[in-house]
Amino acid sequence: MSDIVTAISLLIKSFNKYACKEGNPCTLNKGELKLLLQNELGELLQKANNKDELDTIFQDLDTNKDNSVDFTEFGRLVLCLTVMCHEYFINKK
Ligand SMILES: [Ca+2]
Repeated sequence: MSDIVTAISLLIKSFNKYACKEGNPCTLNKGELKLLLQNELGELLQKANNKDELDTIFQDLDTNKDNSVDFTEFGRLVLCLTVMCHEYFINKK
């Protein structure tokens, strides 16, 4: 597999690992999102430890307001973080 296909596969696998923990196996509830943010994105998003910040992140991601974060909504976070990291590395050159 190419690097990008590998990255896509790992993103899906990581999302599913947390989405399957409780309730609907295709979406993240707030507890699942918190675990994913802490375990997988802790280096980038320390805010996930703060309840108010977690509430804000969850509400911002849950754009259709069904009280869960599906893969499309999660994908927006990944894209934003990827763009931020890309800008960071460009500015470091
Ligand atoms: Ca949603």
